[in-house]
Amino acid sequence: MRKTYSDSINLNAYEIRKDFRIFERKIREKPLIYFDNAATTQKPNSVIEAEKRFYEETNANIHRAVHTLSYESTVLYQDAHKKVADFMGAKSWREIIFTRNATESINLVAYGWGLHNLKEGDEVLITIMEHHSDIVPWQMLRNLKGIKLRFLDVDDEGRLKLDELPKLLSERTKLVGIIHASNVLGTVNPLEEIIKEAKKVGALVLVDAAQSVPHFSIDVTQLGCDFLVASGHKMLAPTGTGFLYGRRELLEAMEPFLYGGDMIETVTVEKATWNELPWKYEAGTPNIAGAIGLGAAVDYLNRLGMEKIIAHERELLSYALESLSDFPWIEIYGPKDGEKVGVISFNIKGVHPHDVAGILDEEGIAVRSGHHCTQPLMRRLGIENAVRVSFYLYNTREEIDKLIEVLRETKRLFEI
Ligand code: 7TS
Repeated sequence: MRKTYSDSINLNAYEIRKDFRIFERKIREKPLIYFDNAATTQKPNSVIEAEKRFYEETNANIHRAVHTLSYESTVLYQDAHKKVADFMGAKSWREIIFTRNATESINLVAYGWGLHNLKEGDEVLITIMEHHSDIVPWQMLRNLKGIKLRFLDVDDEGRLKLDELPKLLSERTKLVGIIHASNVLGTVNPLEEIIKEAKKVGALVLVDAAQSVPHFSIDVTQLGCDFLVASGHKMLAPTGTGFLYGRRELLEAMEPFLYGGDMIETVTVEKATWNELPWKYEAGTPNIAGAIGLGAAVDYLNRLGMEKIIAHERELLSYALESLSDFPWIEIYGPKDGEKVGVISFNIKGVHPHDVAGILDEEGIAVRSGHHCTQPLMRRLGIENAVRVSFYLYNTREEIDKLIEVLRETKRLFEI
């Protein structure tokens, strides 16, 4: 009988959980409640099986040999690119470069495009809301090339100050780097508007979609961005997977990031020429099994339907926000309204977030506490650390109830 993951409107998280063996796991005799999805998600059996099957039945290097296994590996690896390209609405699978993670994808743009195209006095505009991985590579270019790095600020609630955008942009702005969904606040930034403004001054736009691609449908062609990065491992795929979408003309014109095997067309003792896309940017033996797992993850998400995934998460989000807002001893960061993904950062007043996370862990609840690789944003919000819960398709209201119960106990324990 066909499995029913969803009725006509809603996902059935209880059915979905059966696809994830990790939920059979107990943490100190308690069922695992996994609320650290913004860091990395759990992997369904179909993804693990796809990787396992590859090693058991096909394993061989790609693009290297005429033997059957190598040919099959090559086809599987290319097919994974095609699945991601379709998922993202790219015009061609050659516009999808596989990387280890979102961080490597941004570095690819910084080195492959920035290092060769930016010169002293050029500007890169990013936001104070960026993850460190979309700040530090540009700081590297500031140090190497003398470019200016500008930041779009947020208001006290954590909303981008969009009215300041036009005056930060000029013909000197060569690239705008923008986080699509915040890994701390869960807010979804209005990309269309930002891309439109950036295009007026001829700047390229890089979208950090690490926290949006796993949750709702995005069409890069329709969006009109130049680069977009995401992490495979935050969308059910194995760790060590991520990708870069780049507009074909740009990828054709840019320089490689890593040099060596597989990314060349010809090599003489004097020089080398580059392979066609996407291999030009995938030097050396790639994570073949991981890529095939990423393809399987995309199949899984498509089977469920992105519309239903985001609807489920938003339902959990509003339930959790409603429950948490009852407590004056909890401070929640970021706007409560507007478009969001299932991420909430908060503190129990007077209790260190690591203590809160430790107590939650005692009860089998996995959350992240810390600065979430967004120190400039945290500083802007006047905090150093926060507890963060982040939801995904297998989470339930019942788990949120348990979270609330343990938070109440934590408050009692600290007598606040
Ligand atoms: N961009 C955003 C918006 C992110 O949230 C992250 C990871 C990255 C980039 C980097 O992704 P990676 O695949 O290179 O690691 N964010 C988190 C987080 O919030 N907690 O752990 C990792």
